[in-house]
Amino acid sequence: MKSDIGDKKDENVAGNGLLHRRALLKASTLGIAGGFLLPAQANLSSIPGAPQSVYGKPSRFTGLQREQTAGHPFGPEAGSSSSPLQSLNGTITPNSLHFERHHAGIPDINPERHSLTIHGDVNQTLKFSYENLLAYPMESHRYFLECSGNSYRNTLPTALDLTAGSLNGLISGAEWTGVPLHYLLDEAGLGKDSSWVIAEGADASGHTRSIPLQLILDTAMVALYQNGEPLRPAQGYPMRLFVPGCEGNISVKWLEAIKVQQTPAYTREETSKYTDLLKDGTAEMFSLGMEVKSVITSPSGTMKLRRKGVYEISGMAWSGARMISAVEVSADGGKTWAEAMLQSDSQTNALTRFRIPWHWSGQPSVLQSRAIDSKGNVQPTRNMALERYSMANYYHYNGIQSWQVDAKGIVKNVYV
Ligand SMILES: Nc1nc2c(c(=O)[nH]1)N[C@H]1C(S)=C(S)[C@@H](COP(=O)(O)O)O[C@H]1N2
Ligand SMILES: [Mo]
Repeated sequence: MKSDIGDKKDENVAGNGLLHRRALLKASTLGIAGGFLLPAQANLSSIPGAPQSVYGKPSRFTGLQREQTAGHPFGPEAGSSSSPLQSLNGTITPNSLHFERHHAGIPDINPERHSLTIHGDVNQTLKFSYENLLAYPMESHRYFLECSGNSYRNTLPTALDLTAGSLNGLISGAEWTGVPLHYLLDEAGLGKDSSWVIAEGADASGHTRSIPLQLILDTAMVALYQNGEPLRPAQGYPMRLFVPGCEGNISVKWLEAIKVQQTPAYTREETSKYTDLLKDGTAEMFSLGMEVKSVITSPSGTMKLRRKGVYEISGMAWSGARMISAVEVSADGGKTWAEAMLQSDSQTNALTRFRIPWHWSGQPSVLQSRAIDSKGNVQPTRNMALERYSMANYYHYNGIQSWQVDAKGIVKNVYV
């Protein structure tokens, strides 16, 4: 008897060649040329290789690098660099390629001269050295971090012909390890009416954010390790606040103070910035949660399909404070959809990888992905995502990314 999946293996499940997510693909259907010639290379099996190293780095053949956001008006220290999503796979971003966003450059902090002070509406002010913190019980979690300005380029009137990373790469995923902040706040003793904390970094930017106390007690940690090693300076070494599922800017890097208060501080960062201007002229403050979103990373912008045949469409999906329950993929610009396979165990506030096979027979196509989260939120189209906000708004764009594949196989960012 043929299996259910076997029966479906060659079936198109949606327009323009999408195949069942668990189609069993034979080499003969992939359209990959069987034999090919490689350029000549020395016979490596007879030459001793390089010696061991104290700190590893990727092969020089990978070409991996962050994409720099060019021309920030305040100079390079106030810039950002994005993860090259199109060159990565799985759900963990290597530390060297984690996206970066700094308002005043990366401070060079000696952990022996750094401390974290908890003060304000508490029974006792406490000061923690790096060494003190290392002695506390820790937790490890796989979390995404996304800048609220991620994908802002897709809010611009003209679609830019850029890579998935350049357009959407102010997001990364890592395993973060640190001390749950409630341990430290409990130790300081919270005042009975306290309901906000103000987090402050040690860098030159004066980056200070107010965060609801309950959110902090429920989810936040003082992160000390990133993918198993101490934080990188760019990510906040020696310690950063990490508030999962929320806009990146409240995860204050180089954390040096937490002040407990009864009200928000309405700092410059949360009034001049990180406030969302809506279409009706009102503004939304403390819109901290990140919405349901996904992006196809392969095939994606500026790539070229060099053969006809079966490709694996793959990408990442995420949603703040929720899990990803499904990702649907379309190859015909959203007319028909098929369900992709979720390939990592879906976890709250973590990246989820999705995959689906696609038969490209040379037909012009528009590839899209649409994520659905555990609260039933569905990722909106670009038009729907822009609907709520003023044209001047820059933050929290989560519209569907469309990649056009033309008859020559060239992949390009488009608006549909
Ligand atoms: N102290 C401090 N914390 C900061 C910032 C900063 O400039 N200074 N940038 C914020 C912004 S806008 C984002 S998106 C994240 C970026 O974190 P990453 O560079 O580790 O990716 O850090 C946040 N925390
Ligand atoms: Mo950000």
